[in-house]
Amino acid sequence: MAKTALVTGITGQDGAYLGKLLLEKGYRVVGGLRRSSVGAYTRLHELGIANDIEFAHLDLVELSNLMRSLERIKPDEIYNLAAQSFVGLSFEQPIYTADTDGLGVLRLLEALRQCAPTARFYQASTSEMFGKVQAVPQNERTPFHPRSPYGVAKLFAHWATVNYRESYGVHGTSGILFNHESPLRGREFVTRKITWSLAQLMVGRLDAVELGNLDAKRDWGYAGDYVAGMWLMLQQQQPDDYVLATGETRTIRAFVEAAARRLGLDIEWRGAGAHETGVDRQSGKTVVRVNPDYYRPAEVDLLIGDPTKAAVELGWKPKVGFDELVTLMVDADLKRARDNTNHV
Ligand code: G4F
Repeated sequence: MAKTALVTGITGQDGAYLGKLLLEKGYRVVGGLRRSSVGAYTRLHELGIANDIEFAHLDLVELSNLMRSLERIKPDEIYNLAAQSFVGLSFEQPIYTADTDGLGVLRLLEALRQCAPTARFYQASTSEMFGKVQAVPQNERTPFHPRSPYGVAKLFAHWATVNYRESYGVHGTSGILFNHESPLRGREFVTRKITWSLAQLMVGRLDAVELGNLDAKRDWGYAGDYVAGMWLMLQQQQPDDYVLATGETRTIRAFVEAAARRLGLDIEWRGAGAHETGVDRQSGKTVVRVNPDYYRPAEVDLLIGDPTKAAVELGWKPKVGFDELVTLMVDADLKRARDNTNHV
């Protein structure tokens, strides 16, 4: 009989890619979504899977809803991808973020313990938990020091998953994923903001891109590779924690340069700090400006992951490299810009 997977956050980037992967593997996929989920089905339509998923109204703030849902769905595997996932917004909405990303996970674990105790559980943990990094590169043994309400909430959820594993024998696994991007990434995140905006600029619909801290460094991989890692984690006999990362890090500035290059622009940086601009050498046009409104009260300066454990124990390796990722994203956004489609 086909296995049933419940994917919370099915409408997000990772939910869409994971849903597709699980359908290809023959799973019955139940996608949990909030009534107010942003852009509800657009990503699922992009991947052509919207009609193959069963939807369940699910909200991590409502324990009774979670319990009834698990009793009804009877999942073999639960992938908890639902979250307020934008770090910037978590400074504006810290309590909501803690409720969904922290306590929400505890509610789901409680519901699982009582209503689906044999289901395997994947928690979407994050490299944001490393925050002010205590070691370079970061792996499963690196101490945490979160720098945002989002990171703090995710750390609570991470330890709740570990605790339910140790206390109640729940098959709970925590995937500590470094940044992973794609053409389906939300436009509020920096990579997609860059590719979307530069593409709009190319067709004359935008003047310049406004960004915050250009010096932060991130370890960026491709979301499609990372959801494959999530599935591998839940196929292990024993639950555990795993880092997924590429092992390479680049500045935001480097991402801008690479995306611009793909579009035939050659960026020269002028000025410094809040007055820095990115100018196209050929046209002399300013295409990037710094806007301090996008600075965060506390920043995560450097992330670079060590995915050795995932490579050795899961046989996981990222397939899409940085240049290919940038190309995928830029080309998709240039096509959208030319077609004037704003779906994702
Ligand atoms: O793209 P970001 O918003 O992603 P961030 O904060 O690293 O978080 C993402 O990755 C985490 C994994 O480590 C996930 F857990 C989380 O859910 C999310 O997917 O920002 C990346 C960097 C930051 O340092 C930010 O300050 O880009 C810098 N940045 C500079 N200008 C900007 C901007 N970020 C955004 N969103 N918008 C800007 O204009």
